[in-house]
Amino acid sequence: MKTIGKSLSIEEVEVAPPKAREVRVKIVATGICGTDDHVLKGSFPNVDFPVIPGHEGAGIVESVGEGVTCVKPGDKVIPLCLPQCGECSFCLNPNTNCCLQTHLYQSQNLMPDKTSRFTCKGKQVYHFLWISTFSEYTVMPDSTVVRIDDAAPLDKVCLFGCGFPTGYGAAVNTAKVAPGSTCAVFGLGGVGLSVIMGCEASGASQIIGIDINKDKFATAKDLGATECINPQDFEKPIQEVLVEMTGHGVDYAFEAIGRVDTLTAALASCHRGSGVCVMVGEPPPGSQLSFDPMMLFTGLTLKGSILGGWKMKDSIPKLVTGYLQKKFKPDVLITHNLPFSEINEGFELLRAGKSIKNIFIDF
Ligand code: COD
Ligand code: ZN
Ligand code: ZN
Repeated sequence: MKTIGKSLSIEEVEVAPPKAREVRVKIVATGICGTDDHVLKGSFPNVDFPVIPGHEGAGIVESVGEGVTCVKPGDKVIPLCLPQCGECSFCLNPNTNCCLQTHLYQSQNLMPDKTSRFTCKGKQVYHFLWISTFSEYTVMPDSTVVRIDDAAPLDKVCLFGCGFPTGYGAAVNTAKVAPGSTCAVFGLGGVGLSVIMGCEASGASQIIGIDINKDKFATAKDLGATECINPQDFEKPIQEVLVEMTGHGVDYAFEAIGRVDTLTAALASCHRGSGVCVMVGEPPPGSQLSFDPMMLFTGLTLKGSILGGWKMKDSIPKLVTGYLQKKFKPDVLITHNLPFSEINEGFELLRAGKSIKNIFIDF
């Protein structure tokens, strides 16, 4: 549980039974995503405190409320940080994965009936993105949970709750990386490394990883990066280095850090006539992006990608099945397996750049 200005504290929380169209899940494993750290630092918009964060989990359905047909007790599931209600105009639009129930359009800090299922010492605790996976039990609407293959190892496939599909989908869905192309990936955390996996799977011939932490380079190269560079090693701006390395700039640039300066650099490192820059990280609230609009005039495209463009309910079970068929290797991202009691140590490891993905079990 998180109270503003404090680190996470582990508390006894009462988790009420699911109401109609809700599901109570026993979380078996959860990862930390960079966004959870944004929540702890108070830089993720519209979060109410005290809150139970966490949005990269996997578990087993414990009970369901009236009218739930998509899952039943005992099913292995992944909570979805982007709902898919299946009914709104955005869900019915094949060109967006952003259901109108997401936090970008309405608060997900309470259940849809505007009450919480969490109580601690008699006080209400808020939900996060409706799924709050840093909890042994958690309740979510049925639009934010999906059944996965019974054979799926939950301590691995929890990564399909956010980090892996976010990065991989940015390459294969949003950018649609073409075989033989050149790619630059800014930020080599769990998300950026998953972008590299997507570029590699798409047949890119040159994949350049960019990070200020050289310790990330070995994993990036194992996953398909052809070169890795640290902007601090150059006197000139990194976009100029990338343009020189590729002739006229990269075909695809991905920003997976969540900063405006690196987004501007990613945009400027693209091929002016046909490059595609994909914003994967979320810059701080209130940020403004400033660039010469003539950059777009000759064909450069700037796009955003949330959760890799996947409609989560439709896609996550298929991705998990693909994982069981050894089509993806997100396990490479797991650097630490820790008991849930060490969740604060996990955040310290992430902030110090010493871990990529920390997975927590043993609630
Ligand atoms: N230049 C180069 N690299 C940098 C810089 C910099 N100025 N600053 C930091 N980095 C590197 C770090 O060394 C680190 O390796 C990497 O960037 C960031 O990695 P992590 O491990 O901290 O974070 P991820 O990969 O788990 O997540 C990154 C996101 C940016 C995607 C995430 O934090 C984010 O912005 N999320 C919001 C977007 C969103 O909603 N995504 C989907 C749901 S979470
Ligand atoms: Zn995330
Ligand atoms: Zn919807």
